[in-house]
Amino acid sequence: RGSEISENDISVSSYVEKYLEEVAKAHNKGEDSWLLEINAGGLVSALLGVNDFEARWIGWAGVNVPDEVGQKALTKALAEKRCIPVFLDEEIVHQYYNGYCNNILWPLFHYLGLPQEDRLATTRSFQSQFAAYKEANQMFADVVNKHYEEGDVVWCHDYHLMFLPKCLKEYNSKMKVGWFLHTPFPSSEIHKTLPSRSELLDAVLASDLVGFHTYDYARHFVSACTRILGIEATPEGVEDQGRLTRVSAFPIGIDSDRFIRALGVPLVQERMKELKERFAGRKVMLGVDRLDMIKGIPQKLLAFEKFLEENSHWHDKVVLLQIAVPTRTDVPEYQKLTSQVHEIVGRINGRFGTLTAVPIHHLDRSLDFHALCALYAVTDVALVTSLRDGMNLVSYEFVACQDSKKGVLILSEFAGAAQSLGAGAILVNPWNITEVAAAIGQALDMPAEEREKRHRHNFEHVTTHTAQQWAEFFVRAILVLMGIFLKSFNC
Ligand code: ADQ
Repeated sequence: RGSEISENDISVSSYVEKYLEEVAKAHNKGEDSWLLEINAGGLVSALLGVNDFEARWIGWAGVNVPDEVGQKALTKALAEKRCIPVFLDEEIVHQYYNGYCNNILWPLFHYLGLPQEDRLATTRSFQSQFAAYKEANQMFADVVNKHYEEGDVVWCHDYHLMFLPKCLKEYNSKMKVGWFLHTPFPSSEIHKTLPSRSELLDAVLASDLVGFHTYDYARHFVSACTRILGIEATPEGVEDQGRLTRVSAFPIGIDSDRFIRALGVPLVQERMKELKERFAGRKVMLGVDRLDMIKGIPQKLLAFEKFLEENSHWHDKVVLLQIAVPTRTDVPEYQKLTSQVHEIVGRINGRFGTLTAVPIHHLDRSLDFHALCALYAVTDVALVTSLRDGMNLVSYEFVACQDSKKGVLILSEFAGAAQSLGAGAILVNPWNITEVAAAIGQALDMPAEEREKRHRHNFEHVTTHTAQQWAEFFVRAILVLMGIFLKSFNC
């Protein structure tokens, strides 16, 4: 809550970590105890890097808790950590989260359209999914409104909550509301295809401040508003009947210090030693992604296969470690992707493996923070081949862990991060497998001096544009709109 920020406030990350310890213990105590897990994902990683805000976090807990006793127990446990759950039943989750959010908005915002064979079915069920989307957003609004106190700033995150600003303003027009999109906002020509295009834009415009990772996304949003709603663009955002919604870019970052500090932890150093011994004599390439169609994992594997086809002298001298944590496993598209990835990995390992070594190690799971840091630190080349990506924090995390090794980042030009790390990375079009294969060769052969120069550029950026700074800039922009000046803000 902006008006009460003080230096001594508990950080979000520390109470999540503390809570994890407590619930891990409480888990075995009885049926009212809950075990909390942190999901792997960019939004979670970014928010873990935000400290010094006295914030309460309101969100869906990711589980169906139909009974009142269970709901009360979970609410109580979370309340101690200033987290407030919104309970959604199974049908709403199916229609809202798996349906409208992840099967319609997510692919559309990443320029992937709708799954071909499901297109007609999706079109038919569109209305009911959109109704569920609005209903779920209203349920979030009800909970926010219940806990709102005068002077609070409400910061809504992501495409799941585009309707929330409107619902909140209907409750209280004085409430200060910001909305931030973690994905790309597509060209207005793409947004135009959405049957609910106007309603969604109109709902977002109820916010006081709308934020995106890059100026391109902000520009696309403004164009969609002018072309679809016919309202005016101003230098600060968009204006409708005298009411201004400020629109701007707020590029996210990571808590780089947390990664750099971790490299000194004995456990991480031990893991690094093990990995170096395990892959001695081979260059290590790394991919870390949620298993999602936007991450371009099949394209990455095909490019690596092409590289091996054309460079037999590298066959037993390079290994690709692909860590792909499954997400949204209820959505059929994601199940198909998993099978496709397994099939390609199997084929490449069959073609180029030997009795003692395989070219690809693929893991379908999440790694803990320390294991991830050790992997980043021993990697020679990181491969990020997103077909579209709002920002891509994996590229930032890799750079933060590379100050000794100065490895090379191959980065998709379709990730938001290409705009900040483009000067240090090798930028590629992930659809062009020949180009990516050539980039792999260039990265593996890159002279130390060039690696150093490229790394320096990126390291400087990652360590100065942090998650904390991102959050401070965003919240400060809302507070400025409220006319509040805070001494404790030095951003
Ligand atoms: P994501 O699509 O989840 O985020 P990204 O920004 O790369 O993508 O963040 C992924 C996070 O999950 C990283 O912190 C990474 O360490 C972690 N992670 C991924 N795979 C993992 C694994 N196997 N084990 C452990 N951890 C793993 C969304 C948008 C992005 C945007 C972020 C933040 O899609 O474009 O950058 O939000 O706004």
